[in-house]
Amino acid sequence: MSHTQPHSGFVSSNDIRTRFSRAMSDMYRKEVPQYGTLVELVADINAQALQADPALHAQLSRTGELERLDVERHGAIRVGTAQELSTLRRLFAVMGMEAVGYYDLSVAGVPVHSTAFRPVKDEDLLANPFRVFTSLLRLELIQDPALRAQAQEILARRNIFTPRLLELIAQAERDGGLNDADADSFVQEALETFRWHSEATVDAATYTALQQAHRLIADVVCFKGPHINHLTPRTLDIDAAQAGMPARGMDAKDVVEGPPRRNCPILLRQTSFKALKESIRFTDTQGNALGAHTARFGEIEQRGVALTRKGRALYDTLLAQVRSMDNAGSAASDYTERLQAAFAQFPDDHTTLRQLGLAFYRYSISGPASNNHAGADLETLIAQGVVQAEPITYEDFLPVSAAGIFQSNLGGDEQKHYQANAAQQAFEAALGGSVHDEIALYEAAQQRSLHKVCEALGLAVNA
Ligand code: OOG
Ligand code: NI
Repeated sequence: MSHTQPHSGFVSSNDIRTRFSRAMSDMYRKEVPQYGTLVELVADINAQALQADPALHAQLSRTGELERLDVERHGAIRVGTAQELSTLRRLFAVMGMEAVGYYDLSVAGVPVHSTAFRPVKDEDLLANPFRVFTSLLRLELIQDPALRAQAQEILARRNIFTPRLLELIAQAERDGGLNDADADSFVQEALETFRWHSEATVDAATYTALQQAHRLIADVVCFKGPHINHLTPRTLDIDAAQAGMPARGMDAKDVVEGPPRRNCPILLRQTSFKALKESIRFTDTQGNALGAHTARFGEIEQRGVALTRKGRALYDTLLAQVRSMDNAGSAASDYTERLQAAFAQFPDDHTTLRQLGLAFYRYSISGPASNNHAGADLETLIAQGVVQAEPITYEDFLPVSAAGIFQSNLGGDEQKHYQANAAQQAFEAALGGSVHDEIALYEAAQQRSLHKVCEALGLAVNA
């Protein structure tokens, strides 16, 4: 399949992805008007943040991220079968999106495991980093065998893709791309998979039984398709966004997930407004006696530098410390203070993060390069301003945060417990392919940039 370079007559996969993310955003704005309000809030805050922080403005414009900021979104869906997941893999491939990362959410009481479909190459991420967090229901975690069989049978009956979409996917795979008109049809047909349907495919009693097993199970099993459940714009100041939500009528979740506020943002911070209660019609609904379902919400994210395995291990340790304290959980009123205190151990300037090998950077030549750098070491060249190191943005998700987002949006507050059982191989078997190791991708991006710099300056590679 062609990625960046379209064959003559084909639209690039980047272009199809951009058309699709725009169409999804337009659709979701109509379906969930508060999403439109959220996008406006984020645009206002980003404008203020850029004005207040010229260094941030300069950094984003140097790295090319300023242009992608306004279109940057991620969404999420949940599917029920291996067949659905593997067809999604093929659908996303047409848009240049591949499965990155494996997230086991059963540890957090959510009976799914997940990946994120996203572009992986540097230039494709810059063109449009649209991502979709995609979860597969783990029916084996339903305890009652009869209910499990019933859920399986309901899922086996549905087809979440239009026949025309399946044809277009096969055509793109066969020919290596889609022309302009076919790309537009592809986007329109794909939207159908992600659209909200207020008619459930089951009667009220079945819905209730599945919901009692887990609210998420009802959400996945009882509808015609895997409705997009949120779309997330990227903010440059998530604390300002969180503070601004109530004034615009949004019921914000209590705490921001992820690391605390820092000078040098790391990984990902997220918050959401709680899911809306929407009317649904069961197969046995009479007249206006509608049911209600909570699934769809809005979320905001702030992205920071990607961490190395060492940095990530430190992050996980510090977060676990905070979360395992007495009266723990992120609901406690002093959570933010405890988080700040624990993360005092995480260096907070880019030079230290880089020199200790905690985070990833993209190297480039910034200053007047001459030929007489042979023999110089990289740190010296950075100190001299010949070489610069820009933080590589974290493009992925965090399992503990994702669980927090799920929980705050399922409605109800009972907490289920499952044995932690990561099952990446089973997930990949269902997907019909392997998932990329996200940290290896950042590592490779850093290496590529270092290689180029060393070559241009005549330094030994790996200086
Ligand atoms: C996905 C929740 C996780 C994120 O940004 O971490 C997520 C879902 O609710 O389906 O979207
Ligand atoms: Ni999300």
